[in-house]
Amino acid sequence: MSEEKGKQLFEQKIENEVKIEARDWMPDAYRKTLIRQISQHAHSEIVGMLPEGNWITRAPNLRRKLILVAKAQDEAGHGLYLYSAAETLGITRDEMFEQLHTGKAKYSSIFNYPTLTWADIGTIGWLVDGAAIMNQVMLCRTSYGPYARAMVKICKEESFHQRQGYESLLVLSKGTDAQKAMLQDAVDRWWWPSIMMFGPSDAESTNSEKSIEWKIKRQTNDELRQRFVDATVEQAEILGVTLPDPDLKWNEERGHYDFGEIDWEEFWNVVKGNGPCNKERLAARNKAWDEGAWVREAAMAHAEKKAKRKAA
Ligand code: BYC
Repeated sequence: MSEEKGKQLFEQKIENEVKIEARDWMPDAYRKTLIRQISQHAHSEIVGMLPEGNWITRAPNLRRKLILVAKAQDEAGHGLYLYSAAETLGITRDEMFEQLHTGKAKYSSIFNYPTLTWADIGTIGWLVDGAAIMNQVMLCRTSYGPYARAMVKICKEESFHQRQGYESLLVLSKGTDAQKAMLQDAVDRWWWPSIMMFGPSDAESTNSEKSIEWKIKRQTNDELRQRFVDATVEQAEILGVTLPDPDLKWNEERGHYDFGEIDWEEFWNVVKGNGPCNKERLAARNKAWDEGAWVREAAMAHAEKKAKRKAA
């Protein structure tokens, strides 16, 4: 097919809400931005297991431990579907891991903050998974077929993650004064990083315009952030916690909550590798990669042996 015809078909499909598939012609920049976004998303899922894994051995009871193990396993699964979706665009998994392990690849800023108490685990479910769902529901309708299909299952699981977190915080909110204080402290520390997850403001978002034109993203960073804030305020009231923003108030005219200025310097600092846990997270991923070398070698040796036996 000529490039001209391919381009025309691509544009028609985007216009008519027909998914773009792996073998279809697509503009180079579309392919590149999808590889960028999907691989960053995959890395976020895998690195996102680290702050939670920290609490598996310290969960307060068997039920909480089972839930947390299941959640972390879901995240490993999400990472794997997403790496597979990115591979359909012509990058290898080894290349993506190399980018992550050398610090070249981005992953969500949120996972560079520490999990100091048990209340952090519930708060991650409520706020971090809550923000993730707000952003990811639109991705179930993203224009690239393999990404959109992966997102359907991911969103169902994220919804369980959000609910288990909120439920565990509801228990703390009815507990002792010390438990209530632990809950409030966790919310105070996670609120701002959670609303930073949506990315820079629309004016600073370099990729949004093209991604929206191509229907990769369906809503802008600021639109999603506002929806998240609007949905979360009432949930905070039910928990009996305050959100650490003196400027947060209902704006009758806009029909939305106003909120304070985000500390963008902190955001970019974390994105550039200088957050509280960036170095620790990369070190943990590199260690896991190095220690898993024998597993990869054994799997390759087994596959070769099987292939030889089949050929004989
Ligand atoms: N952190 O032009 P923009 C989860 C970067 S995991 C770091 O607006 P875009 C979970 C951005 O990459 C949730 N970097 O970008 C797992 C870009 O840099 P490059 C993760 C950020 O792509 C375990 C630059 O800033 N979710 O749910 O249009 C446990 C300019 O930004 C961040 C996803 O990955 C950030 N927060 O929009 C619990 C969803 N924000 O690449 C939960 C998929 C922005 O040009 N991704 N940057 O060098 C997306 O929807 C979009 O990529 C974003 C950013 C909305 C995040």
